[in-house]
Amino acid sequence: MPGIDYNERIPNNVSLADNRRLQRALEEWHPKFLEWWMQMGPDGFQAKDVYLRTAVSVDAQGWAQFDYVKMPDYRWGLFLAEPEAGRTIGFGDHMGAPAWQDVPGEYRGVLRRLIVTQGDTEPASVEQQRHLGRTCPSVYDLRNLFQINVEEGRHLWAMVYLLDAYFGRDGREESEALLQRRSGDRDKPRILGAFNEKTPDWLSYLMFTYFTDRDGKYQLASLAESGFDPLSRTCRFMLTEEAHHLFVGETGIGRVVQRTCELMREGKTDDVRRLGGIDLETLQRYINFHYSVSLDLFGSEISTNAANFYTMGLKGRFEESKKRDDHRLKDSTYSINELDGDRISTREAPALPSLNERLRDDYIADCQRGLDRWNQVIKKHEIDAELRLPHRGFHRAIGLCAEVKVSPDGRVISEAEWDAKKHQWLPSESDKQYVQSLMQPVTEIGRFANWIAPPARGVNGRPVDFEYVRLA
Ligand code: BYC
Repeated sequence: MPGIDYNERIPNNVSLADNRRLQRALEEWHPKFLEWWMQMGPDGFQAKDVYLRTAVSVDAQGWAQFDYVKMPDYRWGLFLAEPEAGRTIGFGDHMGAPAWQDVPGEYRGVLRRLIVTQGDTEPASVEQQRHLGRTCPSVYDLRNLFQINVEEGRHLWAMVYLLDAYFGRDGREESEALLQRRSGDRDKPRILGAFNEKTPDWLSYLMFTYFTDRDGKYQLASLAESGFDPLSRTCRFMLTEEAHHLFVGETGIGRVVQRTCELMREGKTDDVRRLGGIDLETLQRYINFHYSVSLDLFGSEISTNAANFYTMGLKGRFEESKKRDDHRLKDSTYSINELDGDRISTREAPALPSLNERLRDDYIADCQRGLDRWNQVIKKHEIDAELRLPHRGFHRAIGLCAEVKVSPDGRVISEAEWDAKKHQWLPSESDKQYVQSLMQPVTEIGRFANWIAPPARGVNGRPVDFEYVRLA
């Protein structure tokens, strides 16, 4: 298994030194990336030593090495999963043909757009999270935030590599544009909705890493099936990094739930705000918000784009290669939602244009697993309450339900009922202010903010009270 060449200015396992043109393009982009990172990356901590992992090899056993690094010195690089000998295209019209090692000319525009959309989310999330360091609930959490930030930066490198290596001048222009759009900017926003929302506090951030990074997992897994082999290999390696981001979300919210339950038990009250905790109702409203904006990221229920991506062999289903069907889907159907007066019912639709909905279904089942675990924590504390995912039609801005108002239990309701109840269902200004009031930095080693429990264990076998960021 070839390791990664760290003697190069840009660490890589793609033999960059043999491709002078590409090397030059990336070396020209590098200072612009660093400029963006200094301007839009973590605010206030660029000169600190952070205990970070860096990829040293792409195999499963030991790709990561941990050490103190200043974030601007992080070795961002180009890492692709190992090629699979004799790989063929696994679905669509070209099924069975050898996987493409170069861009198929007729799909060039579509493929570039997919890569740009994926690439755009990565710097966007760094921008969204850039002020969080100043209000960290612990040094352990601060380190995890920065680990995620540098890896999102690396994911941007991963997409820029594809654009520069395979799309010539247009690709280089897109690489520049990825550094120019800004999350939430009116004039040059990021491409997808959820990446223009604010991440103003740590509860929002943990929700984002649980729900929105999980969209990343499903989209990357679908692109990992791609017949365009460099995209597939790039995404396969990105998925190994993504797992840590999801871990931060799942354990982070789990720790908040844990702390809330402890406070409920100790104070014999549901009103844990009096005790400086985050009540379960507020947690539910944050879940409702982040889940619904993340559902939008899968696109519409019926999408000719999705059908085309599949038929062209560019974007597959989640775990495509494990599925036992014809992998063409021209004659099959899939069950999707439809509006039926004030009810939402289901109907069978052609499978190909329903692929966004199918991926959303996989995602929803995965989201539910975390809720089940958090509900176990609540149950262990003998508290009679449950966190729930709202109905998939709730608070949607894309697709069938974008035009109507749907309650968390799945009823199509009037504007008047929505207006009367939306603050029971979505974070209100006063919820946001309360959560904001909790965001007091805790930087003493081994201490944690009152609203979140410590983690079960530290990073890379280190203790929880390890100096994960040298702040002094
Ligand atoms: N916001 O045909 P439709 C991650 C547009 S997250 C704004 O239903 P399609 C990460 C759509 O572009 C994963 N616009 O959509 C997580 C289309 O426009 P055109 C990111 C939207 O194309 C955390 C029109 O509406 N990766 O990695 O089937 C931290 C009609 O839509 C939205 C990807 O998304 C929206 N939410 O599906 C860091 C994978 N939804 O063509 C990173 C690549 C749709 O009419 N992208 N529109 O101009 C794709 O596969 C597809 O572009 C989408 C949309 C699934 C996003």
